[in-house]
Amino acid sequence: MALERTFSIIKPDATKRNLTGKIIAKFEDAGLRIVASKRIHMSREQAEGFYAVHKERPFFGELVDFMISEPVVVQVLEGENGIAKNREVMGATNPAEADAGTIRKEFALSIGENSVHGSDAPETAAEEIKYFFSDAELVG
Ligand code: DAT
Ligand code: MG
Repeated sequence: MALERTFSIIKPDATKRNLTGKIIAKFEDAGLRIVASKRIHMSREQAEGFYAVHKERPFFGELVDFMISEPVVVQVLEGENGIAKNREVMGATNPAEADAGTIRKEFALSIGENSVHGSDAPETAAEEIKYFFSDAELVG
């Protein structure tokens, strides 16, 4: 399979606890390379737009409040089978169900404060990358 790009967020619970480097090490150890990276503090509008697919879910308000509570690190990661590989390194959404050694098992606090976001399919990866990065910011 060819190299594939995916979109990642190191979430507020993790940046707040100074875990950015430890999480990036997990990506790199799994063979994912960083092709873009920036630290931002999302606006409410930005977070609502990013998570628009979840706007009817009961946890939407809580999710948006959390995502704007502290800075985050948005990144584009690249690797063989990059989307699935990133999801594998992240672990299950609920840290209680995540496999040993995954980011969420080791660092997540709860199903909501779960340390990382990762795209779930090629279409969403392309949309999410465009939502936060211009083509010129992607340095492969
Ligand atoms: P994932 O982030 O693993 O792709 P998702 O897309 O289903 O999971 O949900 C997006 C985020 O919404 C998730 O990372 C945390 C939050 N979330 C999901 N289910 C939740 C729940 N039952 N209670 C609180 N927050 C939840
Ligand atoms: Mg998702």
